[in-house]
Amino acid sequence: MLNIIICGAPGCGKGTQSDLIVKKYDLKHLSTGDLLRNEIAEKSELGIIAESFISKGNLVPDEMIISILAKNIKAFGSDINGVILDGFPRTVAQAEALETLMSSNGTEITVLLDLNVEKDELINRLLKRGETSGRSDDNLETITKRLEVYETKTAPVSNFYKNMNKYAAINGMGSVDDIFGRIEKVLDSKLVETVSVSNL
Ligand code: B4P
Repeated sequence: MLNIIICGAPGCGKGTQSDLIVKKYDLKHLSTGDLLRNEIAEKSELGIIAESFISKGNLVPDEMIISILAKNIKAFGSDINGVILDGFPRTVAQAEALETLMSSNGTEITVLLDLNVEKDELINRLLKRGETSGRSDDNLETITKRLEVYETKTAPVSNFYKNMNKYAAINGMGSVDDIFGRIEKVLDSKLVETVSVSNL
C-alpha cells in the first residue's frame, strides 16, 4: 500500500498536487479541509463549530478532526491501493493518533511529502484564490494568522516523520507540472521499495 501524507503551509498546493497523485497512483483521497468545508456548506452542527475556527485562521480542535478522519478512513475498507491524506496531520497530537489508527488497521504511512513554498508566493496564491473561492479564510488578515499557526503547530509534524525516516521535502515553487514531476520521483522510488520488501 502507498499511504501518503501531503503537507505544507496554507496555499502550498496540497489540494492541487493531491488531485494529480490520486489519478496517477489510483489512491483514495482524504482532504480534511474539504471534509470541513462540506460540513460548513451543509450548515451541520460540526460545520458551524468548524467555521468559527477556520474563519479566524485557527485549526479546528484535534478531537473533532481525528474522529472525522477515523470514520472516513474506515469507510474505504481494505481493498485499496492506499490513501493520500491532504492536510492531515496538522499537529503532533494528530500525527500520534494517526499512527495508532494506521497500526490498528494493519498498515502504515509510507512517506510525508512536505511542499516548501516561499511566503510571498503563498500569500499571492491564496489572495488570488480568494478572488473567486468565497472562502472565509482567503483574506490577508486570516492568511497571516494561518501562516503563524502553521509555524507553531504544524511545522513540528515534519520532525515527527523525519525521526521515523519517512520524510521527503519537495520544492513547491514553479509550475504545477514541474512540482508533480518532483513528487513522482519520490513516490516511484517508494513504490520500488514497497515491491522489493513484499518480494523478500
Ligand atoms: P486546507 O483545505 O487544507 O487548505 P489550504 O492550506 O488552504 O490549501 P492547499 O495547500 O490545499 O492549497 P491549494 O492546492 O488549494 O485547510 C483549510 C483550513 O481547514 C485550515 O486552515 C484549518 O483551519 C482547517 N483544517 C484542515 N485540516 C485540518 C486539520 N487536520 N486539523 C485542524 N484544522 C484543519 O492551492 C492554493 C492556491 O494556489 C490554489 O488557488 C491553486 O490553484 C494555486 N496553486 C497551486 N499550485 C500552484 C502553483 N504551482 N503555482 C501557482 N499557483 C498554484
